[in-house]
Amino acid sequence: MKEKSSFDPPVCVTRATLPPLDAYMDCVRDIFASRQLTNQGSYAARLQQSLADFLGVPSLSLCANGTLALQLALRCLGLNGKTVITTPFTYVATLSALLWEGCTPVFADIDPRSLCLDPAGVERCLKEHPGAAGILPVHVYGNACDVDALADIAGRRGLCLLYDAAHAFGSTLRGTSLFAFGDAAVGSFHATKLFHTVEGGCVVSSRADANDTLSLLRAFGHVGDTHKCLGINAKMSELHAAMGLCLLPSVPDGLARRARLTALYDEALGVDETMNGVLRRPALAPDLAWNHAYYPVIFPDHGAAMRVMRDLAERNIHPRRYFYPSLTRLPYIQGASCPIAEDIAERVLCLPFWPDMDEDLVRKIAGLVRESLRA
Ligand code: T4K
Repeated sequence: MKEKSSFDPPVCVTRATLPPLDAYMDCVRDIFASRQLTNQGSYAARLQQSLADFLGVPSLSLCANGTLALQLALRCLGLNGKTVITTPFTYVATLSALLWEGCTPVFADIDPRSLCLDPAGVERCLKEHPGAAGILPVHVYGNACDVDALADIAGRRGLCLLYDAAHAFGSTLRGTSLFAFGDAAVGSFHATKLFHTVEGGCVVSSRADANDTLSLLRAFGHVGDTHKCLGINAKMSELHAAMGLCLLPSVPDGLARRARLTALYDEALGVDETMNGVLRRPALAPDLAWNHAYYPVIFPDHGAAMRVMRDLAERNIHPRRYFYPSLTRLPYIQGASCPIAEDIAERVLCLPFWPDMDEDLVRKIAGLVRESLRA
C-alpha cells in the first residue's frame, strides 16, 4: 500500500502573524532605554489611541487579555453577580468570565444559519428569567449578531448589552466596527487572532464614564494613595503594546489576503452559505464586511466531520473543533439544553487558515477534505 505523505512541521488551525523582527527590536531597544516596562507607559497609550482610530470609536481601554477584559466590562456595567443571558456556542472564556464575576449564566440557543445568539431564543429565556440584567452575545467567527433585534430587546427590557467581540476585529456592519455596538464590546488580542499583542484584549464602551472606571479596575482600583474601588491587575505591558503597534499597519493587507483565501477554499470545497449545500459556512449578516477571522465548515453530520478530522490528522493537518462541546454540556454547568448549538458543535470544524498561507496548501487541504467525504 502507498504511504500517505505527511506534513512536517504540522499544519495547525492557524499560525501567529509576526511583524518584521527589526521593527519589533527597535521598539524593544527603545523600551529598554526608557525602563518603562508596564503601568500604562507610552507604547500602551499610543496603541490605545491607534486602535480607537483604526476602529473608528471614540476611545478604547487596553487589557492584559480578552478574558479579563470581559470580566472588567461585566463589572463596569454592574453585571457582576447578576443573571446574564448568553450563548453556548463560543469559546469557554465567555462563560468563565461570567462565572468568575459571580454571574448566573442562562443559555439561549443560536440561530442555525449565523451561529450567533438567536434574539427569539433570548426573548423566550427572558420569560423564564425575568430578573436577567444583561445579554452577552458573541460575534462568532467575526460574523455579526442580529444587533438591531438585540438592541431592541435590551432597550425594551432595560438590559445591558455586552458583546463578546473577541473574533470581530476588522469586521464592519454598515460601515461601523462591530466594537461600536451595545453598551460595551470586548476584544481579544491573543496570538491566534488576526490582530494581536501576544496576549491582550480591550473594552470599548459607549458609556461616558467607562474609560475612567476601566482604568481603575485594571490597575488595582487605586490612583496613588487613594483607593477608590476593588480592582485587579489587568494592565497591558509595553512589550505587548509594542507588538500591537508593529502589527497594526499590516492589518488591511491581512484582511484582503484572508478574503482571497476564503474564496479559494469556498470554490475548492463547494462551500456556500445556504442551508441545503453538503458543506456550508455560517450565513453572514446582511451588510457585513466580514474580517474572515476563521474558516469554519459545517459538515452534514458528526461522522463526516470526525472522518475528515481523522484523515487530515493522518497527514499531520489539524483543524480545530471551534467550538466543541456546546457549553451546555460542560460538567460544571446545569441548565436547559440548546439543541441547535449542541448539534452544530458536533459537526463544525475550523480548517487551517492564516493570512500568508500558501494557496496551494489551501487547495491541497480542500482536496483532502473532499476525498475524505467521498470515501
Ligand atoms: N471570547 C471568545 C469568543 C474567544 O474565542 C476567546 C479566545 C476569548 C473570549 C478569550 O480571549 P483571550 O483571553 O484568549 O484573549 C485559542 C486562544 O488561546 C484563545 O484566545 C481563543 N479565543 C480560542 C478560540 O483559541 P487554543 O487553545 O485553541 O489555542 P492553541 O494554543 O491550541 O493555538 C491554536 C494554534 O495557533 C496552534 O496550533 C498554533 C497557533 N499558534 C498558537 C499560539 C499560542 C501560534 O502560531 N502561535 C502561538 O503563540 O485557544
